[in-house]
Amino acid sequence: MNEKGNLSGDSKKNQLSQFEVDASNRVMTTNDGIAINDNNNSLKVGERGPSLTEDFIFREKLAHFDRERIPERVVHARGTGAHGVFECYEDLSQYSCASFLSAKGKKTPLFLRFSTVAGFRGSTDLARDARGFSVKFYTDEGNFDLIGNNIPVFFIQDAMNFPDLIHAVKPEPHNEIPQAASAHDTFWDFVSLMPEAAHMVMWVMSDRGIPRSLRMMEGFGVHTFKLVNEAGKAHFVKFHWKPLLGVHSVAWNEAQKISGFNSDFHRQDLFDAIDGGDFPEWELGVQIIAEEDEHRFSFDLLDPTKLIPEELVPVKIIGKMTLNRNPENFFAETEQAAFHPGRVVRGIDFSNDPLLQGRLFSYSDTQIYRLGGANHQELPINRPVNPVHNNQRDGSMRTTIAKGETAYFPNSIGNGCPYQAMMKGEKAFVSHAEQVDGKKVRARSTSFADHFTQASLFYNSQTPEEQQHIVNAYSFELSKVNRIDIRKRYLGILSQINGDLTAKVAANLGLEVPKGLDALTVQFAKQNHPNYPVTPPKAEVLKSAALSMRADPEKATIATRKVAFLVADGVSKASIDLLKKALESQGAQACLISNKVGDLKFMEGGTENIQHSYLTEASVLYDAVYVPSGKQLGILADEPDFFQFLNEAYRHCKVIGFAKGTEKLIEETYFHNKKADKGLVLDHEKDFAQDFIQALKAHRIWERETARKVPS
Ligand code: HDE
Repeated sequence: MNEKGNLSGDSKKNQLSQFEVDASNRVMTTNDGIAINDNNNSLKVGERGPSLTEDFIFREKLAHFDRERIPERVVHARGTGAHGVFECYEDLSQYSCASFLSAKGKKTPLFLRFSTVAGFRGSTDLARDARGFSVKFYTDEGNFDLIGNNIPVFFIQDAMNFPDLIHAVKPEPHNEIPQAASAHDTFWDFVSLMPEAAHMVMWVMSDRGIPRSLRMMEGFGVHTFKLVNEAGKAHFVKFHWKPLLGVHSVAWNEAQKISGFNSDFHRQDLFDAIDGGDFPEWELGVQIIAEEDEHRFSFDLLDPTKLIPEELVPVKIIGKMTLNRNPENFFAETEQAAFHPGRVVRGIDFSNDPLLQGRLFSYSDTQIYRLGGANHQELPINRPVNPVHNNQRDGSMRTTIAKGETAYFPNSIGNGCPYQAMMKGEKAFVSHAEQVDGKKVRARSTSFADHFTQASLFYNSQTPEEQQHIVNAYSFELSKVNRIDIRKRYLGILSQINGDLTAKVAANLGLEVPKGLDALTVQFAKQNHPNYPVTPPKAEVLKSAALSMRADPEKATIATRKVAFLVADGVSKASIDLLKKALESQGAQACLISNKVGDLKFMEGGTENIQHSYLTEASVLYDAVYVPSGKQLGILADEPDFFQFLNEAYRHCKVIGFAKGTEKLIEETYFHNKKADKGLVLDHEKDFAQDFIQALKAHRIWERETARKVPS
């Protein structure tokens, strides 16, 4: 703690370090500390005789190994994590008495875990899917978990449907196919009968479902929560994380290929960025709504399939998160991290969103099963930085050694300790004293019955290229659905969102545009809303810039982008340096790739040891490509992988730069007869490096697809 009582970003590290083990220069021992002489041979009767059960060294080693795996998370099994710090920008005590939001500059350590939803633990990072965005703040008044996604809405409205949703999206039960993919019959069967899923399904079908990097995604708390101040006054709140690197995706065709070249692509990218000192940053924003305004909108704040357009309630930026430290041990930290939306600190409270209410049960329950007991909060990654005192005792794998004779309250023997905060007028968690009065019912509010208005808002807010990607994604997924009746039924859902979208997807599926919702969809929807379909409300906002990923060219940066320099022996070092220096000055990276690894010979003399060859690399692993000049052109002209690299980069709408004298290589590419666009940067201007960087700021030349009919 510093003078102000703030926790520094390293305080969690200090707390973790007492559990760290460093084996350097240490003798190998058993778990009982017995030094081991031979870690290669089990104990036998003679060199060729039977093994002995008395070999406790062997038995312990194998018995521990046999228990190395714990159940993977039932959803969000595939993930990766990092440590970081949250810095508060201003005193927010007007809205919340949460201590970590109480002062400008106050720092709170945190741990973050990103994940995909559907795939198993070893599945690809590049699945088309929502991404989990779980943050554990180790505040000085206890832990606060904000467990969100990179999509601001959810598929379903009531937690009761969650197991069904997940059973539908996971690999099908008879053959366990497909892995980490929603493109199969059971998923589309389910969502075609659950029109409330339409909005989130569209987000997943958009480029948000295939991020370029975990560092380039927004995060959302999804549900409406409450901020509560010291006086007990509450405001509704939605949480947003805004990445400082912008929001970017890859192309779908690219995503599928990355899965083959490096299925750890996102995990690796995050690890390498932090390792290299490029600390990823997000600003935390809040949309704050007065309690009196709860019913002001055309949608219900408690409905998790709805967002609040930023045009309606602006996002107020309140702080910044920086990820600055990789875990030292994946299992101990990332895998054992246990998140729970019911873990809130004073100043933050729940709304009555029925999805959130269900989560409040499910997460603690799953952790007790997954981590093997009620003491999982004692694991180093899960324990708070402030001390824990209560009368909870014992249980499997208890590590705390609680001193004293009393484990009950009230007591006199232990001087009444630990005491309740109210007894000494200390600050403590107090639930917001919300007035609740109602009948016990199993029912859905009629204010949850409009399922398409915001899906239309999302579609209408996209650029033409983004809309085309959405058309392509629906067409891809529904083409993989074997049952024609499911394809037709989903077209019925799309018909309620946008006519043009429906017509394009129907054409790709060779089907007619349906007249409206399928009878079976309506029949199921009537179970929740007897008057289904309802007349849609009049939306306040019809187009929202914040929903498009291409909204903000002003803030564009090329920091941490990877540019492939395609080289071979004889390449000019000066031509490499020309762009390399300019890229590096803006935080981007130049990666040399040749037809072999080892020493690369320069035209000017001298060599450089390089690590990447066309054998191990592919265009899909890079953001842009550059061909420097030199005497290597003859080698490259005979290298099919070199042209494949360029062709794919072009197809995926990447920036490609050619140094003077190399332009003639374009003649061998498939794009040689295409008209130049701003992503094809030729070095005949004096500002070549700046032109290249300017083009790269746009991330991709997506217009190339629609202008040239390049398939994505
Ligand atoms: Fe989760 N979810 N979820 N979820 N969820 C889990 O908890 C669940 C929901 C989310 O990095 C599980 O530890 C129910 C919404 C993330 O460790 C489980 C419902 C959102 C993670 C669970 C939801 C999420 C999980 C599985 C419907 C976005 C990964 C293992 C009521 C706001 C956390 C585990 C991590 C994980 C249940 C809906 C996000 C089973 C019942 C909505 C990011 O408890």
